[in-house]
Amino acid sequence: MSLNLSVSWLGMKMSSPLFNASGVYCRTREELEQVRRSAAGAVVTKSCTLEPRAGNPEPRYRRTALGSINSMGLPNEGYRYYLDYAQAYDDAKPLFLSVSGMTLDDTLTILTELAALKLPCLPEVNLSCPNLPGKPQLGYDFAASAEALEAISRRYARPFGVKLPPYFDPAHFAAMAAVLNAFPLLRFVTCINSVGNGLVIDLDSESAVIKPKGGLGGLGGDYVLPTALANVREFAVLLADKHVIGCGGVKSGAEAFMHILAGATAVQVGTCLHEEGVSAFDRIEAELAAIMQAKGYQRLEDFRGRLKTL
Ligand code: RRO
Repeated sequence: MSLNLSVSWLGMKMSSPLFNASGVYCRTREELEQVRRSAAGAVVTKSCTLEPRAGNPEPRYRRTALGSINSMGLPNEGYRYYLDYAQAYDDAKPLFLSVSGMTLDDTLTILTELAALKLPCLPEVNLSCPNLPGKPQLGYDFAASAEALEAISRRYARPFGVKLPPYFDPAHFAAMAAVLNAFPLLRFVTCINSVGNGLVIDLDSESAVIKPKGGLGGLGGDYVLPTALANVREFAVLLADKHVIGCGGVKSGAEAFMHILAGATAVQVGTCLHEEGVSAFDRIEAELAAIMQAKGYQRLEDFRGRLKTL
């Protein structure tokens, strides 16, 4: 039986549905090139700001038995570095530019330059960084999100996507979906960013395990899989003519399959990629293929969104 794991969406073709979650293997050119040369189906950059940022003090990432906690604080090389990378990029593998201006004006400046360069590179606007001291996540403020999307749609007359924080209540899924559905140029949403402001405590030392924000940080990995799946599922239903990219808790073919079953067009890998390196893409793709084969599915469309409920 011939298996086909390719994905065609928004005029792009990916040979695999898997790629990196923004923030992992994507801060430097060298890391981006590792993802580009791997089995990943696409590449996304680290969220960028106008100016380069060193980020929060270390330690700011810790692996745990159930995943990870991070409070990186948006370390990045500044948007011009990533635009330079995009200008030199010469690969059929789609490239996404994650954008996270410190202000809406900064985000608009970055998007305006991206539009002027006419690069074949889609922006994923980050509405959900949980780790900037004193700065709430935009995605939890529905009115501010609508204002930002209005300004972006006015200034950037091209398709774009957003990275959303996790939501935890049907009323919030519905409210955010109503905001998002008002913007036809918004073509995809990535669900989810890390579950913000968790606290991991080390029993022996009686201490937080990361330094910034008194130990608070975004959770990834096993902790977040059910939350990620719920967000993918709900937005796939509520945003009928947009794409949902799944992100959260993918460490094998099984979780990748679940994300696609919940409705994901493609699937990002974060914590697992950080721990395992880019060989994770080969492994997870092979595991996904084996699951499909065992179930008699030949293409991702055979099961995408076909979650059964009881
Ligand atoms: O850099 C970070 O601290 C960070 C960002 Br911008 C984000 O969107 N999500 C995350 O878990 N960490």
